[in-house]
Amino acid sequence: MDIRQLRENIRNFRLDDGDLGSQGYTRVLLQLFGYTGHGKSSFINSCMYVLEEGENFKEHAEARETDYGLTMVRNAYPLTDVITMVDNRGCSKMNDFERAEVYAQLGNFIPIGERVEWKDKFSDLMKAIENTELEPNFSDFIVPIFVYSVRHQISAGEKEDVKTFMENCVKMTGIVPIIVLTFKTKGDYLEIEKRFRLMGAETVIAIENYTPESHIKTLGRTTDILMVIDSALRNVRFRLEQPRNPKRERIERKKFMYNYIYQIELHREREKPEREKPEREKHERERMRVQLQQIQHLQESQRRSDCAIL
Ligand SMILES: Nc1nc2c(ncn2[C@@H]2O[C@H](COP(=O)(O)OP(=O)(O)OP(=O)(O)O)[C@@H](O)[C@H]2O)c(=O)[nH]1
Ligand SMILES: [Mg+2]
Repeated sequence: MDIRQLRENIRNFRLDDGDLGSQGYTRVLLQLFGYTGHGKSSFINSCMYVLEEGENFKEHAEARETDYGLTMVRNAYPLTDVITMVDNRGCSKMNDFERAEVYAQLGNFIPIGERVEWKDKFSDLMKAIENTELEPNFSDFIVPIFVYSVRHQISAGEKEDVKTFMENCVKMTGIVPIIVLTFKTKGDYLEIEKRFRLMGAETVIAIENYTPESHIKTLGRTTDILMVIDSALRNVRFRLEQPRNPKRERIERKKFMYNYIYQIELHREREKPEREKPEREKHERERMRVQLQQIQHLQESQRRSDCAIL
């Protein structure tokens, strides 16, 4: 597709131009995930840059090489009136808490603009999720994007993590994350692409981010970056061809989240010797079980009222 056409399609994208309309969604949220330093913030800058005219590169999201990760706050960057990118906190090596927090970000349960803390207690994470009920967000259409630098080799541990992440993205959003391979010219991106495809990726696009040091716009580099946004929008359009219910989909995400936390907690409890289980943790577990039940009831009653309408 002609590059001008590609750019115009993105700029003019609307959620309500399909046969079923927007179905209650008002915004597309391109959610970025990936390990620290793999180029998430730089990818946001690149996307904004390719949609602008001229070659005046601006660093909207701060991007830098660090030891422990630079982006801590979950910030949003509007690309158009309809499309917004979210720079989620990257993680170095995922433990159970970090994994749970990744899904909390994916499910939109961590407010935008808030610092993401890797919680060391699941009950804290549950409270943070409950707090989002004050202003529940139903209207964001979430598209997961996973950013991976081809300077790295995928380790066995990462492979498991990424594979599970991709499967859970489908459960939570109905979309297989788009894989963006950064540092295209700094490694064997064809080999890494093959590995992601074997893990179940549907779309893998290798790009070279524009950075303050290197921002002369070239056709190939610009096209690659626009193709990622275009691919995300094609996923949204495809999903909107089917009847959707944003409220119910949020409940499903929340249910997934609670279940996920509950299962990990249960597993951890089983691993512990009996005498190390303090009474308080048993209460926490019971509380989670009750919350899970409440969500299931909520869903059941919603299903019944839907049947009544039909
Ligand atoms: N040459 C080149 N440099 C890149 C590319 N992507 C990112 N960089 C550089 O890599 C460094 C880290 O990039 P960031 O965008 O900050 O990475 P991040 O994933 O946001 O990292 P955290 O916020 O720490 O999780 C910066 O110095 C970028 O300029 C790329 O595709 N090519
Ligand atoms: Mg960052």
